[in-house]
Amino acid sequence: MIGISLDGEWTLGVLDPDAAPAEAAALPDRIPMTIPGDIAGALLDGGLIADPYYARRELDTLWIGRTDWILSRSFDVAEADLPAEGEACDLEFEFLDTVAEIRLNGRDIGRARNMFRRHRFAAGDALRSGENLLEVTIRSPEAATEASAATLPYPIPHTLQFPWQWTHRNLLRKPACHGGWDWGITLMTGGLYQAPRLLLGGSGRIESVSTRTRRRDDGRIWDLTVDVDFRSLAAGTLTLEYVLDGVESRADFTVTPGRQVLGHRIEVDDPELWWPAGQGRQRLYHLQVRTPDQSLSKRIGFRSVETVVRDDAVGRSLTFRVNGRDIFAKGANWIPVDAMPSRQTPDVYRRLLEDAAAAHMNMIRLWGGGQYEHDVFYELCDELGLMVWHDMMFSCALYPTDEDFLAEVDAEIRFQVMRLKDHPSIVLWCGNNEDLGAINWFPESRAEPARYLVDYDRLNEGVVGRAVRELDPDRTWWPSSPSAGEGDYSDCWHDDTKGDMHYWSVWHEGKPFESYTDIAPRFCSEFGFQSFPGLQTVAAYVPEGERNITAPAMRHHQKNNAGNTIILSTMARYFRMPAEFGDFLYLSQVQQAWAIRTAVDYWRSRRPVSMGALYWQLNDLWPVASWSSIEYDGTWKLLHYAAARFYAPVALALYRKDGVLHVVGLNDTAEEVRGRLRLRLLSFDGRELELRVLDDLRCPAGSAAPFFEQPLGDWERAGAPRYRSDMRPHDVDESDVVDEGFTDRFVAAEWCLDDGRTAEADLFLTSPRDCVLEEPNIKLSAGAEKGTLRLETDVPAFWVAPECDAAGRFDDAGFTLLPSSPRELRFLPADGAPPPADLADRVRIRHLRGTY
Ligand code: BMA
Repeated sequence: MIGISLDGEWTLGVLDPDAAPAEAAALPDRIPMTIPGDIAGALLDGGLIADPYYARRELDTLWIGRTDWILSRSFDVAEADLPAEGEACDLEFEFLDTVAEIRLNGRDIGRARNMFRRHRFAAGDALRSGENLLEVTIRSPEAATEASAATLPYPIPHTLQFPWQWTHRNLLRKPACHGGWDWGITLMTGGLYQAPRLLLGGSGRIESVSTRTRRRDDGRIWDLTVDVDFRSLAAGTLTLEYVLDGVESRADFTVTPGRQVLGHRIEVDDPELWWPAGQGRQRLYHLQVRTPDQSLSKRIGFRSVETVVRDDAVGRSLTFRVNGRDIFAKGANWIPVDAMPSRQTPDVYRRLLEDAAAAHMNMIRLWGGGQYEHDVFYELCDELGLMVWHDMMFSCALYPTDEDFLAEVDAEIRFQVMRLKDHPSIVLWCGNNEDLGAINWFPESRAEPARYLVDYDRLNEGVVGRAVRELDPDRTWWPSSPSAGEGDYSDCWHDDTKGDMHYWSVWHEGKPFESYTDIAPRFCSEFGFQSFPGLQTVAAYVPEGERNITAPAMRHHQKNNAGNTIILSTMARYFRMPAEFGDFLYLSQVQQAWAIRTAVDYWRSRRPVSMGALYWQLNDLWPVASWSSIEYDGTWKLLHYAAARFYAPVALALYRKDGVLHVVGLNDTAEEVRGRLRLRLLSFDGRELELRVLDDLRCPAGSAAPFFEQPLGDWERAGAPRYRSDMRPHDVDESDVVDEGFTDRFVAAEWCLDDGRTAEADLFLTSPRDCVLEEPNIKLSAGAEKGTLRLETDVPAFWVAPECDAAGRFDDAGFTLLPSSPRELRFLPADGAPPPADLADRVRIRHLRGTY
């Protein structure tokens, strides 16, 4: 078989300028377009639209989604390569976005309306030797869904709460977030995000290769079964060769015309296991399957994964058990990496996933409003030990259940499960994001819940779940997020006793940060708090005259209607108000990190009741105010630095609850750790008011160990107006009551492990806005090595964040700097460039202040 990639230079044009929006009609006839690529990307590259990510330019590109486009290219096929009589000839498309007609040399060879499927169109009759012309018409997705909506027998609602959006997005199998989200631009682009391939000749095709690994009872030998789905054009004998890490085997099969699954078993003696990050190595084995004229390769891992969903004293657990070890899942939610698919390059995936691993994450939730990802995503997750919670692409909506739609979904799920199931990183298939709960969101479905619940079940259990169970019986099918597993249809948003929970009461409902410690979710798969990007990112999209939170460009880059108000009111609730724009952005990141740290510290300390925390969200797909911990351009927000601390395998959690200070040791590793705890009560001017030393504290493997508890009243400032221990700060929020006993002091803890490692943490005992912070004098100097910076302070400094105008970042930020412990930071230049020579002169430090 010959495979010809049709990547490279194509031509983009408007299908019918007379019927197109005025902006489209004015475009040149032939616009160069690189495939893989997208229409908006091509227009931008050609200077035909302004950057939609800048200021409010999004609004100038909304017509793209209302236009019909035509993409074309010619290619040559040599006479000798034309398929012989009886041989196959297919044109294969993946990531074809979305409503398309495909013509080869003027003949229609196929149609598509689902970006999430693979399409293979028979092209033999249309192909000729010499020059061939391939044309792909991409129809306006908005027009397509308006037409579908007009034929619906009853309304099928979806979330419509974003400032600009694509209505009826739920009627088409295209990434829902292309049409806007509460962190996303509406950029209704289309295109070919993977190059089409022409597959010529051969007596058949491998449709898929699927493996299964099973450990035998003796524990040493694993059986690897390899099932090859083969489409044969003729009857005969077929020899398949298998190469597993250099070890060859072969098997002969009798094949008949049509599709058949050819199974083969390979015995593997004591393979090295694949482990999630932080638990062991990620050994991957290379498997190749060959027919006489085709070969297919993949990397597989040997590991067992069990989702422990058991009724227990609390409710119902959700714990991932890998190779017999219970793993606390730590991570974040993933959205597509760029709203312009042509910018979804392997480098971006690598950077983001390496950054996730660097923050000690071991799980990523691939969220259902985006896309089944490119191969590179799963390959990197396999390599980095990032377990994947995989939603199917349904989110925040109800969906149609007519025959055509269900058939599309069935083909999609079958394709995706077979495509992805051999990745050891994927640990669970989840039906959708929030669709069960969504039945309660819309007036139509509230009025007639039975109809919509039947539809929900028809799609989710009847098609999606059914295909998953059939094709991948070794993985858990989780019907929805949030849910409590199979057969549960209750409200899991607000229930911390069972299944996975989306806890949004702090952000969306305005509860105080402390309320994170009121619950112990079995597994929190979403919780988040927004912040603004840093000054450099904001400066790239906001014109100079608009660098103010309430200016139009800033408001435009906030897609959650109440977002800026929540950020502001939270600041008023906990902090002193900054005066300058840069401090405002900085403080928004402090409060975001503060919120999420509060949640994770407490939930990790509740292990094994709580066994997972995935915050919303890891990344951004354009520059915007959002819940992300990494900005669009890759800059780490303070949350990401904080995550590297609060997700560390060995860490200390400090929290106050019901008037008591708790210190808990956290150990996610497979070995017990021991060490000495130094707990200090310090005044904000750096004096030690109390010291407790606890020796030989042990924290067994995979556990949380309570180290210390102390009624806070004992550590109050003598003579301060008494804090009423029955009244927690949030109960008196916005009142004049100040928790006077703690406004001059905080707790700093240090756990020095016997193996030389240290875990540190500190805690304010009352709201930072009430604290009397001393203004530190932070001295900067060049560190011992090139590219390092030394920081010293005279009084404690909090959330210390160095900013440098050179491209790159420091290896830490958002830390506490104590007078007794100077810090040395390393500058990590972008793209491996040398660090600037004059580092100390180019850095500005921000930190928490009493006045700004
Ligand atoms: C969740 C997600 C997203 C959304 C986020 C923030 O519920 O599933 O739909 O972006 O909340 O509101």
